[in-house]
Amino acid sequence: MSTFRIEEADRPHVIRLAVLWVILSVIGVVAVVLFLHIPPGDQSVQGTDQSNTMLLMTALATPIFIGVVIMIVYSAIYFRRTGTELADGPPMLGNAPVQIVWIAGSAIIVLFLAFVGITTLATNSSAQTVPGQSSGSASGAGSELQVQVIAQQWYFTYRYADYGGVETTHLYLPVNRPVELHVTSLDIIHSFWAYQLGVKADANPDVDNVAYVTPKALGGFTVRCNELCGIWHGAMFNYGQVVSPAAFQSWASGVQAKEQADGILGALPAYALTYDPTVIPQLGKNIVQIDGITGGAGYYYGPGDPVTP
Ligand SMILES: [Cu+2]
Repeated sequence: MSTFRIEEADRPHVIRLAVLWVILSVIGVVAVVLFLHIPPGDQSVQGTDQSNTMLLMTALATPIFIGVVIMIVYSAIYFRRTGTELADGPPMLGNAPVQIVWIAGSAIIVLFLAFVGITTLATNSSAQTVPGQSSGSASGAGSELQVQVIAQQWYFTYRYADYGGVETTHLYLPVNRPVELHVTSLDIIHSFWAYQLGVKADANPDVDNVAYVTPKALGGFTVRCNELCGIWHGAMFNYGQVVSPAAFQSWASGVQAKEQADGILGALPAYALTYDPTVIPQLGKNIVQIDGITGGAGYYYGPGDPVTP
């Protein structure tokens, strides 16, 4: 059995590297924790969780990254081969303490991250997919606001089940209330991505894809399509707002009254968790005649937001 011995000549190098590594690692980790902004940020409970997880991973990786860089730079300076010799240096075999430190260090980091991941999964609400018509879970589930996200080439619209199934072109959400997003598509595969809220879900035709988000800060956010879905995929985005519960209530009631008066509610298909793509072109024609929310023949328009091929 070999024992871990540092050659007398190597000792200054080892000490220097260790001291340098500890100092730079402390500076690096403190800098990461204090100054690094990691998206998506703090606009929702889920966004904060994601940012914190990424921050933890980055902070853990920082000493490893710094150690590798120090070793490379230090070797290039102090262990540089100046002659023409091309033979390898002597191999280092069977050094038990080095192997134990290496395996134990890796195991501790991986097991710690596994523990963090499992506890996070166990305490967070996660996504679930319900193909076709599902039983739904909004009724009786308490205070969740049920909002449907409908994707189509190349636009997002939103329906509010609790307000007569009104359809809007912008996503309004009340602050501090859990939202149950039901994401579906009218044509092909899209992906709903409310970037600052840290929520993303595939939008598939004939699928009710459920995702949860709890906004916790007022302000605007961006909704983007995150699945290449045709030539105007890049233009498939709009803006949403997180507003106070009172502002949301009056906004939603106002939209409901307006769509009732305009006849939109009557023209819209009954609120459902999915819609049959084969009837959508006719549906679009009906609706565009009233409010210009959607258009037929694959081209869709929102008020003030024309998306033309
Ligand atoms: Cu899309």
